[in-house]
Amino acid sequence: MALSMTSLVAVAIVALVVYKGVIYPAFISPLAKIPNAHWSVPVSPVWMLWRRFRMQNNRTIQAAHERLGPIVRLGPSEISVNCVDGGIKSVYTGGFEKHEWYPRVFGSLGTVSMFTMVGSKTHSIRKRMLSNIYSKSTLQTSPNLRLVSKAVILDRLLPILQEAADSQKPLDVHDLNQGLTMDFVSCYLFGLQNGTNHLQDHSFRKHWLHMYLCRKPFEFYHQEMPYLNGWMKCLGLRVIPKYCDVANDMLDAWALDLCGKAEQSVNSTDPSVEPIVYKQLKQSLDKQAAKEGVKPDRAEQLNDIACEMYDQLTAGFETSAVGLTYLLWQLSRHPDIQEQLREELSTLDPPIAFPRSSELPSAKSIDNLPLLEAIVTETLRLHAPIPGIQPRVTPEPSCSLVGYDNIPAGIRVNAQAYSLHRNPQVFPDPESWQPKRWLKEENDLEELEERRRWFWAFGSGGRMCVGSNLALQETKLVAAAIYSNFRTTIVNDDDIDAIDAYTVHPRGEKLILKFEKV
Ligand code: HEM
Ligand SMILES: *[C@@H]1O[C@H](CO)[C@@H](O)[C@H](O)[C@H]1NC(C)=O
Ligand SMILES: *[C@@H]1O[C@H](CO)[C@@H](O)[C@H](O)[C@H]1NC(C)=O
Ligand SMILES: CC(=O)N[C@H]1CO[C@H](CO)[C@@H](O)[C@@H]1O
Repeated sequence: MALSMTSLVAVAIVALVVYKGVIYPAFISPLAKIPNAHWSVPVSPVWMLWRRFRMQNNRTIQAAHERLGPIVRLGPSEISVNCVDGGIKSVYTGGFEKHEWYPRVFGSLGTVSMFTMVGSKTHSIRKRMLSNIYSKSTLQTSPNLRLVSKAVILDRLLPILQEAADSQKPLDVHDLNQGLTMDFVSCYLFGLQNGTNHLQDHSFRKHWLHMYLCRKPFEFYHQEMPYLNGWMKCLGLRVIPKYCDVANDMLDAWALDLCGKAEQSVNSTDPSVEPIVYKQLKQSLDKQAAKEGVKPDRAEQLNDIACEMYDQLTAGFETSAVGLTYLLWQLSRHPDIQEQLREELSTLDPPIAFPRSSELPSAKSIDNLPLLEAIVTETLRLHAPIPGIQPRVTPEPSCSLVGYDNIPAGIRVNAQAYSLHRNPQVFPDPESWQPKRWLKEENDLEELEERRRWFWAFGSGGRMCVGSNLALQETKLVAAAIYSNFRTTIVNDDDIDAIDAYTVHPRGEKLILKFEKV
């Protein structure tokens, strides 16, 4: 009797586990109707984890969408969407909150930034503080950014390129781009005088980039297995090597140091000194504290500001550098389009003529060049610097996506630019780089509008890239300055294909070009 009672309980437990772990998720849950990327995904995340561990996230999701359509299930509580209506429009424009993935992967200084904040309320307060200084009209007319542009382009970049042309020495432009974009963004954040000079300081740039990039191979553990490192540490083992901690400490100290210098100039209105973004955040946080009637804790505030600045520096430099590298690569492969661009650039007034120029044409006039615009857009489509997943969480109580109803709350849902940008119905022959698909004169206006809806290099909705206008203004200026003065050809583009990651870079981490004066 006692035995059968125990076995009855055992059977009940097994039945419950089978129901909860297999029957419900695989057959009864509303998620069960969504096509599975692999037969095991309703009951186990292991298949997708393994793919991610092998750095095959993008290709796995791309293959699943190609095979199964615009919505697929990737795990017991993870799905992916790949369409605009009912897809990214519902999730991102609809304001689903960010997944815990962000603070895990991109946290620094023990706190969160606008990018890593999960809750939409705290996030929108922070975003309201900063979006005005990143608006297109502010950036196009900013005297500060004008000085930064002149210094970076005329005093730093063009002399380096001229020297390469004169000596006929090939240049690694990917390395150069990573210095250039850091200088651009840091000098806007902290002021020209107290920003970085990575472009000219080659040895510090190299050291800094090494510190920054050495942590990348371990991103997987932060993203997908956040507890593993802690558990292993208890056992005296390390998943993430010590040199990553050393690099993190060095980068934190570097950000704090930049903020310390900016603080000294925070009351300056001299456009070469005024730390625009630093100042805006600091003053807004003070105002916020006054409104709430609290006295700001200076140490905590400095840490919050440093975290935000660090995040914007890294978000801003890496993506823009990768975009520029692919732009230079494509133009070097397409001498005909390079020539057409040069013709368009000859209409700029004043022209960007090195070494004669002492003034740059207005940001607005560069922004108005249609071919340049098409070249930049097409490059960001085919080589999105963030091609990877942007995870969000489904809201309470449930939602509908891509025609599937009752999707429960708390499900991780992603989309990825890599796949949105390769829909052959919207972008015919998606793997080929064709700036003309963005030109008004060459396309049906409805088709062009549809393409714009599917363009997702900067994301969409409330968490869309705050720096998109800065990135575009900077990218266009650099391209205009280079092709007004030089012709580029490829010397070595081995391993130019991008790694499969959230933020990408060429696998070979280089692009060697030859520069000739025109
Ligand atoms: C070509 C260059 C750039 C690309 C392709 C890019 C792309 C993106 C994307 C896709 C997102 C959304 C990420 C997500 O939700 O997972 C994002 C957010 C963000 N980006 Fe950019 N970005 C670029 C340049 C910049 C620059 C120059 C800055 C400098 C300030 C910047 C700062 C940020 C910040 C702060 C966020 C978070 C915004 C929020 O959560 O409200 N980005 N970016
Ligand atoms: C920061 O800018 C101020 C104002 O121009 C200048 O006096 C100071 O030397 C700069 N600091 C550094 C470390 O460059
Ligand atoms: C800037 O101005 C504020 C308010 O006037 C003042 O409290 C602060 O000490 C000043 N900071 C510096 C570095 O001069
Ligand atoms: C940027 C990136 O990760 N690209 C890879 C995505 O997946 C495809 C295959 O589907 C690869 O060819 C790309 O290299």
